[in-house]
This record gives sequence, C-alpha cells and structure tokens, in this order.
Amino acid sequence: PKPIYLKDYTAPDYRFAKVVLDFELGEEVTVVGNTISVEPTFAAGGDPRPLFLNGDPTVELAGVEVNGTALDASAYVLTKKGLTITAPPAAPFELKITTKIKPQENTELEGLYKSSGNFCTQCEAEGFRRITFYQDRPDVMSEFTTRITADKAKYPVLLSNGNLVDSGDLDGGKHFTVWEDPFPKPAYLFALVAGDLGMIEDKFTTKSGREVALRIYVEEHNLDKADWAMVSLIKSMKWDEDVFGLEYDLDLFNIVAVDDFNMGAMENKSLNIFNSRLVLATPQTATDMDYSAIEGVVAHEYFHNWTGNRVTCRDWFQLSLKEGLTVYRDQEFSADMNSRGVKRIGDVARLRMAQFPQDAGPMAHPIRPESYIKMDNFYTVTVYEKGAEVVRMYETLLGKDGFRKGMDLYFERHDGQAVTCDDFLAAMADANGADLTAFKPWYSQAGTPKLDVTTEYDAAAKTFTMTCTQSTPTTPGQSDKKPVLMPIAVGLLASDGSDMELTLEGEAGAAGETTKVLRFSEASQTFVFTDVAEKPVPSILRNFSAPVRLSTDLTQEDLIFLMANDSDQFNRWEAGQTLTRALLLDLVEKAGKGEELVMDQAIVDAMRNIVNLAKEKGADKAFIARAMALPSEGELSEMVVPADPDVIHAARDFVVKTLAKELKEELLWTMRDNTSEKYERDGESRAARTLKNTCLALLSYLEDPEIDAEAFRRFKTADNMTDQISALSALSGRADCVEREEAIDAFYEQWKHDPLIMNKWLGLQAGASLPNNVENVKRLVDHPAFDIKNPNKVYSLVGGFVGGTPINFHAADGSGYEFLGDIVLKIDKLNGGVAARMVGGFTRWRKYDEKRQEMMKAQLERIVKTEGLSENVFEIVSKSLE
Ligand code: B3K
Ligand code: ZN
Repeated sequence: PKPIYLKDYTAPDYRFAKVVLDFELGEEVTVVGNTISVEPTFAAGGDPRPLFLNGDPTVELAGVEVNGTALDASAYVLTKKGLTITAPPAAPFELKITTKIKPQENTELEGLYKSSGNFCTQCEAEGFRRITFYQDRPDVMSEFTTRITADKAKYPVLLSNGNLVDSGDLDGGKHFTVWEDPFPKPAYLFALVAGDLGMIEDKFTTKSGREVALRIYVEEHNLDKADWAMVSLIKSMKWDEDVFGLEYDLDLFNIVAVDDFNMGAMENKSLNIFNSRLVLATPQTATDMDYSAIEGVVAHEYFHNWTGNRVTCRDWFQLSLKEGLTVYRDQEFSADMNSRGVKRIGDVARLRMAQFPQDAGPMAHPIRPESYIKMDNFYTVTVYEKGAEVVRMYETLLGKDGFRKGMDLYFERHDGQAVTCDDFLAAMADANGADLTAFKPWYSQAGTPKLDVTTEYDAAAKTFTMTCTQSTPTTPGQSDKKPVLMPIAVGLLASDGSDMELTLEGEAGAAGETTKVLRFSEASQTFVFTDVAEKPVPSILRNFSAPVRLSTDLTQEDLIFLMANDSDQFNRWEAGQTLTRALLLDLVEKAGKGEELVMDQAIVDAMRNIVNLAKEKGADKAFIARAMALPSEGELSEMVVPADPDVIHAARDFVVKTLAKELKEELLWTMRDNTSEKYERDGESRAARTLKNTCLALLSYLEDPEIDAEAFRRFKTADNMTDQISALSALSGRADCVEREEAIDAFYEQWKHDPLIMNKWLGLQAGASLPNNVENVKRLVDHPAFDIKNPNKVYSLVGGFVGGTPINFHAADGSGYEFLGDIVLKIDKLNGGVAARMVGGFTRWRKYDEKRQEMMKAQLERIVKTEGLSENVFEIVSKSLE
C-alpha cells in the first residue's frame, strides 16, 4: 500500500452540483442508482481531463451512462481503487452510475451495512466509495436527494439526510421515502437508515423561532432508555446558541442508535448515527460515567453541524480542523453543565494517559498529519485531544471574547466551504489583530514539548524571575523542531495561601489580576514579576494552559502547600499528582533494585488531609475523589526506561495498600457517610457516589474479608449501575475471595439479556490484575456474551485486557502477547479498523526490557507477514517496526 501526502493535494477538476441517489434495499442484493450533475472546474478548451471516481472491490459496477447514453467499456477504466471516465464531456453533464452491493456481508461496518437486522451507514472517512463510485473526498460538496425503497414490514422506518419530501406505498409490500438535503455536503456526511425502530420525540425552538422536531430512534425494547440523550441534545442546542450564537438550520434532527458501530457516533447531516452505548441509559443500566459520556458525545455530534458540516475540511489531513475544535467545544459544554475544574482534570488525565504515549511512539504525528496509508488510522487522540488543546490555547492567548471574535470571523468567511487549519488560524489572528506565526508549529510538529521552569526571588529588588526553556523531542521523520508559542498561565501565592496581585515587568498590570498568561515563544525566555512583597510559591501552567510536560524547581513542601491552597483547582490536583508521581518513580527504582520500599509519611498526611476535606460543609467531593487517585501504571510506565510492568505494579500496589492501611478509618467513615438510602442523579449525589466508590476501591486493596463482605453486600443491594459495578469491580481484582465468583455469576445472570451491560462484565474481568488472567480472557472469547464481530465487545474484552492489566498483557512468558497477536489476525479478517485499534497494544514495544521487546517484535513480524492483511493493520504494524 502506498501513502498519500498532504503536499500532493490538488483541487478537483470536477464539481458535483447535485446528486440523486436511489436505493433498492434487498436481502440478497442492494441496487444503488447514483445520478450526478457534473461540472468541470477548469476552463473550456484544451485536452479533456479524466474524471476519477473512488470505488471498492465490494462494489459491483452495473452501469455507467453519460447524458442518458450507456458508456462503452472502452470509455472507462475500472480498477480495485475506482473508476476513471477517460474523456468526459467538456461541458456540464449528467453521469449515472448503477452499482450492486451486499450490505448483509459487510463486516467492516464501513459504507452500508446491517446491524441487528437494520440497514445503516458509516461513511466517514472513506466509506461512501463502498456504496457507489464517487469523488469521495471532503472538498467535493453537493446537494443530495435520496430515494429509499424497501420492504415495508421489515423496514417501516426509512431515513436519510435533510427533509422528507415524499413517501408512499408500492406493490409487493414495499414502500419508499424521498429525502432532500438543501445544504451541500461531502459524501462522508451521507447517511441512510432502514429498519424496525421505535422513536421518542421532542422539540426545540431556536432563538430565531424555528421549530425543530427532535427524534431519537432505538429498538422498540429500548424506548425507555433514550430520555437522557434527548435531554442532552436539547441542552446542547441551547448552549451553542448562548455561547457561540450558532443555531440549528433544518426543521428535523434525528439520532439513531445501532449496536454494531466502529466508533462512538457520527455527525451525518441531520441524521446522527450513534453507537447504542452512547444513547441508552437508565440509572439501573448505565453508570454516572456513561451518563457523562452520552451528554458529551450527543453534544459533540450536534456541534459538528457547524464545526464540521457547515464548514468542513478541504482534505483529511485537516481533520483536526473539525475534530480538535469540536472536542474543545464539547469539553466546554460539559464543563458548563457540570463541575468545570473536575472536567478539566479528567480531560488532562486522559491526554496524559493516551495522547502523550502516542506522541512518544512510532505512530507520533502532528495534529495535522503529513501522510497516511489508511485515513481511519488517524482518528487519534492526537488529532482529537491534542487538537482540542491547541484550540484551547487560542482561547487562553486571545481571551474568551477574542476567541469568540475569531470564531465569528471563521464562520463569516467560510460557511459552506471546505477549508484548512491555516484558514482557522488566519481567522483567529485577523479577528484579533494578533500575530500568531509562532503558533503554527503546533500543526506541523509531533511530540510533546518539554517545558522547564526555574524561579528566583530577589528579596531586595522584590522581583520574582521565571526562566522558561522549551524543547520538543525528536519523532519519526522529524528531527528538527522549532520553538512554539505557548501560553503559560501563572499565579503567585503568598505565605497565607492567597493569590498575589501580579505585575509583569514591561507590562501595564491590570489591577487585581492574579493569573497572568505569559506568551512564551522562544527556546528560552525570562519573565520578571515586580513588586513581589514576599517569596511566593508559584502556581505554574494553571488549568494546564499548554499540552506540555512541565518540570519545575518546586520542592515537596511547595507542592504540599499548593495542594492545600492553590485557587486554581487544576493545579491543586496537579500538585498532588506531581508529589505522588515522584514518590512512585522513586519506589519503582527501589523495587527494581530489590530494595525495601518505605512510604513517605508526608504524602500519607497530605492524602489524609484530602480525604478529610470531605467532612467540610460544601466540600467538592468529585474533586476529592479525583485527588485521591494515583497516577496509573500506564502513566508511570511512560516515565521509566526500560519499563518493567511487574516492578511498576509492585511499587504502585505498595503505595495504594499502605495508603489504604493508614487511612482505613477515614476511608470507612467517608464511604459510609456518603452512602445514601436512595439513588438520585443531581450533581451532589453523583459526587458523593464517586467519592464513596473511590473509598471502596481503595479499601479493597486491604484484602480484608470484612471489606470483601461489605463490597458483596453493596453489590447485592445496589439500586443503580454505578454502585453495582463499583462493588463488583472492588471484588473483581481479589484473587482468593469466595464473593468474587459469586458476584460475577450473579451479575451475568441478572444482565445477560443486555449487550451493553455485558460489555461492562467482559471489560471488568479482562482488566482485572489477577495472576494469569490471560486464561480467563481466553475462556471469555468463547463465552456466549462475546461476539468477535461486534466492535464494543472487542474493545471491552481485548481492549480491556491490553489497556487494563499491564502485568497480564506483559506477562513474562509472552502469553499476553501471543493472545493479542492471535486475536488481531482473527479480527482483521472481519474488520480491519477494529483490528488496527487493538494491534496498537504492540506499538510501544521499544519501551520494555529486551526479552519483552523480542517477544512483542516477533508478534509484529508475524502479523506483518500475514497474507491478506488489511491496510489498516499493515500501516500500524509496519510503522511500529520501522
Ligand atoms: N467524525 C466521526 C468519526 C468518524 C470515524 C471514521 N473512522 C465521529 C466524531 O468525531 O464525531
Ligand atoms: Zn467529531
């Protein structure tokens, strides 16, 4: 397979003004008519230019007509990759393509496929070419009309994008609908659904008075589970009006939930298709985390209507233009709906856990990649989450109002267009009269920048000086890195813990400002605060103002002080993380050398203070729960070379156990104090629930029969999924405990009819840190609750094993690696996209000791040599071996 390069981009020679699609959905064969109004974009005269239409080997070409006349086979060339009309007419013409496809055999779940007996589509990035031949690229935007014909009894619901303009019954028990979408769009936003579905309905009146019908389609037996998604949709529509002035633009907005879906959800114009795990929820079947995920993703897909659909990407290298921006928007939405500080902490934790490793490994790429083999491999945490951080930095640099001005100008300039990341930067710069040249490398450089800060207080001059140095590590194909403009938000704390008012040398200080945003853009730069009355404790990179790895000269004492006093909630959490990270890394080193492990009493006390905060009136319990969580084994393994998962596990286990022992009374008290009689879903109840279950999780490390019994009792009496799964989870890692098996079996019996809950059941067992857990996982592959064709099940079981339990995946005998190698090859025969995500478990093989390196590399080599490998897996594996 050959890579595609950003530098090779050329604009299309032909515009598609209008497209009329005609689907005859069948059980054996589906026939697709595709009539396109084609217009050359080049000046008349000269040689004719060929028209290339992307295609796929699964699509059978059944006819090509130009202006109503069938084309002779000599007038086109058909290959595995597509169809070329060699010499099309020089003037606008009508092209009609007829194809035959078999959605029922489509296990890749890209293009048109079947899920639970219903037809549905997934076209982003390049799925439309698996339906018909087309210029399947985002800069080709056209107006779509879609006619769907199908059996009426089997498929009573027939949906596509836009407005319903016609429908009726046909002979032979069939019926049809016709949909017209007035907004020109790229093919990746096309959608079709045909099935037997129930529906809930609500409405929203936009700020200019348009009444929009809102419908959520689910399988009939799930009708009681769609309310939260509807509530989330309505909140999103309102928020986008309030915060960005963005209004919905059609009279209808549909969401459809399907069980078989590669990703989370898809923003098709007016017909969003969702993985059912991101729609369906009741307190008994979904956790608080599921509720937040639904709220965030429903918002995300809705927000795409402007950031993605109305203004789309010129080419797929620009993916972060819509994804980074839309993730930023959904993060802000969720922050406004919930606790802002806690949301930020969660987002940064995820960035560190998933994106930093990617940026340090063989798949490292800039948020605007320069090449790809399979675009689907670039729907990454880098493009999404780091992309969102880059958008957030504009906001930090330009201020909320400045950012809004930039957004307004972006829409004013580009509504209805397919544009680039440069266009976004230009809108931000122009709307604010700002020079953002030094910001550009964020788009082209991979790797997480390092930021070092050293400080000095001059008591005589009353100045506080910060010296900042930055460097970005080498990444594959990029050795020469430029310094990049980053905002560093800083506060200075006085000895009483309060924020000082800040004046920066050479700048008129705004009165009362207690957080300053430093514009740091050179390799090294010095910033001087003046009129600093006493030696301050600096709070650096508040709210994580740039996605970097920070190191400072703060002492343990400073960190404990910040943990207790910083007005910036993020940095209060961060101080605790920095402290415990340092402790853990020190212990990892000691454990590696076989030395005795000793706990640092100062950290026990700091943690005790955190837990005790819960006693205070109005305590932020969600924050306390967050602050109690230690850096994960995965995060730590990124910081140790070579990483030994057993040693890291031992060190972390030691710290958690010691904390649980030392804080046992406080934890028991807090757990009981936050246990409520009855389930409620308001913010306070959710926070108390999180705190309670965090205490239980910690206590379970004591391996104390009384705690096990308490967990089991909580498991049996839980009136909601959050509590039930937390109790089960507390038991699931306990090796010799009778309650464990009993709870796992009882949960299965209770919920085996619900595939979404079975995902949790599989995931929990897969991720348990039990000795030799790979055997359990292998058994579960053959369990009726597992289905290798269903992406959710694979992500839960295989993904849960790889991501959740380093000691088992990295088992010294190589059994975990062998399991992953075997199953990746099986999955790849069905679904290359899903297999590619799972094979990612091997990409960081160079991080480990020699023996593990050898074993992982052997798996990669075995995979890459396999005949008939998908391009998806080939790309990840070959890049990992480079
Ligand atoms: N845009 C889709 C992702 C499509 C996945 C393509 N393999 C979901 C989202 O980001 O909203
Ligand atoms: Zn998105």
